[in-house]
Amino acid sequence: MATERPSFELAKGINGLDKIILRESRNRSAEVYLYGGHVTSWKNENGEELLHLSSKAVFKAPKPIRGGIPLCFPQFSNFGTLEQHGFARNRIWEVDASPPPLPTNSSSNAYVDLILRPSEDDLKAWPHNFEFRMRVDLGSEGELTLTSRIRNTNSDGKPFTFTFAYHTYFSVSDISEVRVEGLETLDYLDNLKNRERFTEQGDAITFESETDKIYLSTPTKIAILDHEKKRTFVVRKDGLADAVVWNPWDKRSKTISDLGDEDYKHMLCVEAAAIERPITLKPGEEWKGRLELSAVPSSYSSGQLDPKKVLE
Ligand code: TA6
Repeated sequence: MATERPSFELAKGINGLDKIILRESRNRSAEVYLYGGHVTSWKNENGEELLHLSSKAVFKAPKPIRGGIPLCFPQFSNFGTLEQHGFARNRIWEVDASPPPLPTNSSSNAYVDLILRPSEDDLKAWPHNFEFRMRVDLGSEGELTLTSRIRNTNSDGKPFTFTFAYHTYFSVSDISEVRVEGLETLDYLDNLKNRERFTEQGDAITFESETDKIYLSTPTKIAILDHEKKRTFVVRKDGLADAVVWNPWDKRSKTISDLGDEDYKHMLCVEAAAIERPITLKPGEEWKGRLELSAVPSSYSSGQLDPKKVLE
């Protein structure tokens, strides 16, 4: 249980934007920009970067930073009337000096609490008062945990409804040698086929073309295996029923101005999300959505991941 005060550094990042640096033992670190409340870096004990940041990322409002972990709120994609993925990812967040206690089993003090409240302009676009608190925690084993708490602070008695995603860009050696375990046999909405509903047939998900699928009612744990690195990312999520899997591949990449043409080969988005069943909060109610990321050595037996071994 982290009791002492959080330990983090405030620094200047790209284009002079304020960022928070979290450091753990050895070379482990994480960075989060106040612009967007945006985690842009997560490094392991060897100082290796585990998240993908676009080679052409623009660190300048109003463009959201391409890569890392963009926050999609108050809407995912165009499941609403706002800009794609909502406005939380291109607003300036603040360090929350007095957050309500957050019971966690993290033994690390490498964490920071951030907060976003709507501006007058935001209220014109989305007429709801809210407090969006997020804790970014770098655990003693190097795991990265993002805990979002969104509270309806409307004084007019009105509820509000939102969709949400942690739009995580994982760094992978070679997308053609990556497999995702934990989503097989589930239903998904295929964004490339007018969001028609299908059922996943494969025994694991592999990639050989543009992929943009919203898997529904997914398990708490999902594994992403990087064959070349013999590394498995484990995604653990609470309060987030769905998972989006996205790789733009070559053609779509060329239409994205802040994504390098070859970046798709070394990235995969697996996004813990709440989409199919939007979340409704009455005034005073709070929603919590937690994402824990870890990177473990993959265990292969005859080329297969032993899901029980990694996902236990
Ligand atoms: O999460 C997948 C997705 O909705 C894709 O359809 C693609 O639009 C991607 O997000 C990136 O969106 P962005 O607004 O960050 O360019």
